[in-house]
Parts: sequence; C-alpha cells; structure tokens
Amino acid sequence: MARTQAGKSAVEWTHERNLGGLGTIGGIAANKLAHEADVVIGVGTRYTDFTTASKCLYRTDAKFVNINPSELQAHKIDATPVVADANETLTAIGEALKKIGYHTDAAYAEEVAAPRKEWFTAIERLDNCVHTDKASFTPVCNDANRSCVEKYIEDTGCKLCQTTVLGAINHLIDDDAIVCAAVGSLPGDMQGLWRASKINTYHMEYGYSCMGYEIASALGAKLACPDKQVYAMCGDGSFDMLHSELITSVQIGKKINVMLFDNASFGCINNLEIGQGNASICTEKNILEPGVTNGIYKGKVIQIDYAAIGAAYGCKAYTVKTMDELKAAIEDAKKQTVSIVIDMKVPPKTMSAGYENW
Ligand SMILES: Cc1ncc(C[n+]2csc(CCOP(=O)(O)OP(=O)(O)O)c2C)c(N)n1
Ligand SMILES: [Mg+2]
Repeated sequence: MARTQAGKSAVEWTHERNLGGLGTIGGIAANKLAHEADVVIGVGTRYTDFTTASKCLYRTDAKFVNINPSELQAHKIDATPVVADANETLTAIGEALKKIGYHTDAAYAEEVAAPRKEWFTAIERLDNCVHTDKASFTPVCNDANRSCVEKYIEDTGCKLCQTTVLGAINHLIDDDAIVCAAVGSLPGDMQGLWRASKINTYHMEYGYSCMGYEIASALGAKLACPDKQVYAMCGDGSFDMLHSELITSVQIGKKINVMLFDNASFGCINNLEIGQGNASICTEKNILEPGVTNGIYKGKVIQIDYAAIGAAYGCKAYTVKTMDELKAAIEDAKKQTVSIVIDMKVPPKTMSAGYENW
C-alpha cells in the first residue's frame, strides 16, 4: 500500500502494509515496490506526474486497475477502469477475497516488510541530523553549493537541520492535528517522512505546486475543523510570496499555526539549479555585493525577522534556533487562542533528497 500526496493520511502510518509516500518525491519503500509491481490498483488517484515520476516509476508491462468515481481519471494510464466509489469497491473486493479465503502469503508479506523497515531506518537517520562542525557534517543534499550551509550558519548562528525539525514537529503536535503544505522542499520531506497517525490529518497541494497555498489552506482547514489545531508548513519563499490569510485568521479569530522554515533561499530550486550543473543564480537570499552583475548573490545571508512580522499582524510569535526553543514554542503555542508564527531558522541543503525515482 503506497500513498500519493492526496491519499497520505487515508491510512495510518502504523498499518503494517503501509509503505509510505510514492513518486518523484516519495520514500524508499513505496518506490522500490512500485518499480517491481506487475499489477497496480489505483484508488482514487489522478496519476499526476509526480505520482508516476513521469510514468518511469512502473514496469512498462505493468497492468493498471483504476477505481475512481471520475471516468476521466479511471481511464488514465491505459487502465482497466472501475468507475465507482472507492469505499464500496474495496469493501466488495474485501468480501469476495474473504469468501475464497485469500490471504497474503508469508513470502510476499516479508517482501513488503523489508523495504518498510528500510523506510523506518531512513526516517530515523533524517530525524536525527545534527551539525557539529563542517568537517564531520555531510548535508543530505551534498551538492556543489554545499558551502552555503556553513555560510548560513556563520551569518545567522543557526544550525538546526530541516528534517530533524520536521521530525520533532511530527512528534510534538497532537495526533489529530492537521498539517497543510504546498511547495518547496517541504512536500518532498513530508511525502517521504511525515507519519500521519490519524486519518484526514494531512492536506497537501501537490497538483500544481502553488506557492502561497500553505496559509490559505490552513485557514480553510481550520474553518472546516474548528476543534483541531492546524499547522501550515511553509518555506520562507512561499511565505514571502503570499500569506495574507494570516491576517484574515487574526481578523476572524480562527487560530492557525504557521511553521515557517527559513533557509533564506528557494532551497529546492537551488538544489535543482545546482544539480543541473548551473551556478547559484537568484535562488539564495543573500545581499548582492556591489559591482556584481551576474545574478550571483554572495553577500551576507538576509536575516528576516518573521516572528516580528507575525507579531505585527497580532499573532503570537516565536523565533526558534535550538531544539529546546522549538519544543517550548510548540507547547506554548498550543495554549494560545490567537494565530501563531514559529520562525524556525534552518540551513539550506538539510532537507531530504530523492529516493529511487528522478
Ligand atoms: C507561484 C509559484 N511560483 C514559482 C514556483 C516555483 N517554485 C517552486 S518551489 C520555489 C521556491 C520555494 O522556496 P521556499 O518556500 O523557501 O521553500 P524551500 O525550497 O526553500 O524549502 C519556487 C520558486 C511555484 N511553484 N509556484
Ligand atoms: Mg526556503
């Protein structure tokens, strides 16, 4: 059982057949099995490009069965279409299998359990990345612009790794809290690493990668589920582009929590830029040095006080530079009734990298 971004919290992560997120930004376990699958049953999926890794995720002779109430979606990827409600269809299939006494054989169960374990190991490692010193630290995205990590640490004094912060948030917020995200490096981190303990607690915009959807969607989730804590997982670039619903949330008294990962860059775009052999042009938030005209910004890292921005809007705001500060901020934020901004300073290149499928 592998999950798309939209289906992420349809099944709890603790389910023994749950292999986590799949696709271009998915995790190791789901992608490994997807490569080998002879039959793929798509439940409600639209097979977006990220889910199929531009169709290279699957065997060329794999057969597809698509259960989807939309005929258009059910016919995608040359599938055998089942135009029907997913719940009713899966219940009917379950009953039919029960009648013939079908169960997963032990060898196949083992085949599924092994990569699941591998997924846990990857999560464990990324939950615990610590920067001690340059010589002993290898960032997860260890590319030709690797020196931006130490530059960030030198200019800001902050060195919490992004995946470690995300893992801590996963542990610290309530199990039934709703997390929203949209763009940047966070959808990849969350598709690969986020553990959704309860159903319907994960909302990701990942059809169009729409910057600025994080905070707007968090307010929408809060209106739909007023009793839940809602967290917008947001990059600095996305926050810069659009966060006006934060003001609306204050205005209408609907509390949302903005978890702002400030790596002072369009981090994922910088990774792609460098990965394609380019120079780092216009994707790092450094000051432009006098006389430089080639678009390469190598002056001091711009340190934006996002907590001050949040406070100016009337939010309760926190700046986080250490793990203790993160824990204290999340716990204190739970007690507040007004919207929250937690400005977390994380060096670039400390997000997760791709697994098996780009
Ligand atoms: C409206 C819009 N403009 C541009 C892009 C291209 N784009 C995707 S991610 C990204 C940078 C996001 O930066 P940030 O939010 O700081 O996330 P990070 O990668 O640093 O985690 C850009 C420019 C987009 N997806 N949507
Ligand atoms: Mg960023």
